[in-house]
Amino acid sequence: MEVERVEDGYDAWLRYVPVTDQKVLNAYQNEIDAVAIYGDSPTMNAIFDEFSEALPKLLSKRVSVQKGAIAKGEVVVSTPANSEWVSDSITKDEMDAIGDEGYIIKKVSDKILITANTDIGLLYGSFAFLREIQTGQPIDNIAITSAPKVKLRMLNHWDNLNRVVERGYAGLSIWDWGRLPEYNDPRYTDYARLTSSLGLNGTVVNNVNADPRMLSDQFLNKLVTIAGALRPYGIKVFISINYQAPIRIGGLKTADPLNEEVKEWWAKKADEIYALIPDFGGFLVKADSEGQPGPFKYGRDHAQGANVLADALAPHGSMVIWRAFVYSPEQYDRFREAFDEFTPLDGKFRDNVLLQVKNGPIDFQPREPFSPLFGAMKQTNTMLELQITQEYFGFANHLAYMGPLYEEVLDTDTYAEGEGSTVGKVISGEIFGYDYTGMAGVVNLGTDRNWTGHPFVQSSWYAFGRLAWDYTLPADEIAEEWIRMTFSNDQEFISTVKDMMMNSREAGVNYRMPLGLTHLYAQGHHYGPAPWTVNLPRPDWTAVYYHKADKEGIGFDRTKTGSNAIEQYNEPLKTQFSSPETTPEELLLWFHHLSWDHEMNSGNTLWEELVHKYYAGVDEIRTMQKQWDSVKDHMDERRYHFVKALLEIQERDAVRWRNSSVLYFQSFSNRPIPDGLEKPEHDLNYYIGLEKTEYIPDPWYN
Ligand code: BDP
Repeated sequence: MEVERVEDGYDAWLRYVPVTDQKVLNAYQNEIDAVAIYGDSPTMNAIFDEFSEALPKLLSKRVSVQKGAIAKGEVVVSTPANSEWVSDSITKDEMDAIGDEGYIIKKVSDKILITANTDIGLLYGSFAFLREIQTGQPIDNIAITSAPKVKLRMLNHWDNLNRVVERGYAGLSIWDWGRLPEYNDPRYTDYARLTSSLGLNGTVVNNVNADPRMLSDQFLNKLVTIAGALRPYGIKVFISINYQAPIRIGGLKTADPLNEEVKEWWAKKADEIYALIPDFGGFLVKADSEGQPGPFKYGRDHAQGANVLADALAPHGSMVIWRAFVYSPEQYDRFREAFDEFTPLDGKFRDNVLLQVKNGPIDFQPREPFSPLFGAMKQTNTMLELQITQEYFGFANHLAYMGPLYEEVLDTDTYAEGEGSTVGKVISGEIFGYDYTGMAGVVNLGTDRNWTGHPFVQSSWYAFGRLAWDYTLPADEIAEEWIRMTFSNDQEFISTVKDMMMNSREAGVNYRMPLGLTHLYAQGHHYGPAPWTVNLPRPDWTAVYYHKADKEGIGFDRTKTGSNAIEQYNEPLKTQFSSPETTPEELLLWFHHLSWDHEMNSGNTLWEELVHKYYAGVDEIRTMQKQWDSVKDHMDERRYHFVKALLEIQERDAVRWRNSSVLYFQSFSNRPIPDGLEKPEHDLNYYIGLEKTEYIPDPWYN
């Protein structure tokens, strides 16, 4: 008797369910009888395992997966070095074009060839081939050549050593430190499969707010097991370090980066790490930011701080990733901070330092203009940090596919070297010719059976990985791939769910902070609304600091009459953002303080437009609820009911965000809610009261 699949989300996009379209299936069945794998290494074994698992399930037939021996009807997986037939089937130019990690899939007479220069390239090619089958693509004339545009494609986990995950909403850390190094949890391998199937090649295992013990012998030994599990999948481990480690675990009196003993300590520590993990990736550092220690204490700057670590790692060929997420309480405008601190240091960092910059100047808000650092660091390798975990998007309760946000950032023009200098091109090194390039996604998955809590957060993990490989991929195509692999190849299901996903980020912007409003969250946990937040130890943690609403109007003036942060952008952006008329409306209140009666493109006043946006956000969630219900019959009950319930929560929260915000801003604008819109059920005080009693689904916060 066949046992029914339990769709608990564990397999994510590697479900390998049988192809159901009979025509498509017939074609695959004719084409594929066997897989011949050449070469012997842990990575080749991983390829062997993946095909052995996937193909019989997908094709509902026996497929012989073997090492060596080419016959008819086969898929051949090999580097040219390992098979004469392969090297005869491919030219040197073709191979040169794909580098170390790229792959080629093509038809050669009656066989399908998957080739690459390295075993890891073969693994990426194998996953890509399986993706074609999972998504129902024709393979009779298959011809795919692909290579990553960015070198370092990594996940950042904000996992503490006690396994509580900062901004993680899906259970405990997957790294089971208490049982490491002895127990090699099979979950590490499944994590590696999912991650590597997207082409990601690095992971930072611990929180940027780093515990110094991560560098202790005890934890480094634990890390050896994790590194071993991820290695066959081409994923290098990195760690976040605490800048005071020389004192905290090294027993030194100082952590001054220019002190000789400190330099030696880091160099020796690097040697120790490489003795244990020869392919260790490097360090990630959050320094002099939000209370984390750093070089400032010793009167040193970020470059001096980073370079001591870079020098320690250079002999091992690896790198330091230094975060640019800094802001001081004294600054008049937090927007300006990272740029003002880092641009004077351009050219002062070692070649093996990368500056990791969040997409926007503040902090992973639902919509931010891009960080002006992306157009400014000509001599410093600058990489992009995106957030996958939904810290500002309703945790694991709300559906918010991040593909459109990532795409928006990557496609934005910085004008660094004239028109067409998009953020994507900057971070791939095409504009300034960086030595190292990278993209990081803060993922914070956990021990929840489905890894990410909300099943759709998986789609942002997926999108991040695909875009880290190729930043030009369209977010809607990525969504479609993900839906096909994760749910179904049914056309109606795909178009409905793709529509939900593609609208979900904008809906989240609309019911929280439209028209360029930002940072209106309840302090600390960042779940519910609290635009009324005042009087915190730091002004830039309050909401009033960001929206600056008063009787006259609303918004943050960042033009010459205000903080002049717009001067950090290249022309023509500087000019464009300097006037409300030429500023895109979705960024309007980021740059301008405007009267409630300011006329918008639609003819509405600013007040009316703001209210309409808030209402649109709620309507969009209600539409998503209907859409989900309409495809009920195209999926399993389990996931249907789970997401249905989550959408109910989201609708409830969206209404609360809308009512809180509209009533609060109305207390300044003194203008009515336009006719025809449903009136908030309660008064403002009721919503303010909710903040004090709300239950926060965040184990790290409570
Ligand atoms: C903020 C988070 C905080 C992180 C910080 C960071 O609220 O938990 O530690 O970013 O990126 O978004 O360092």
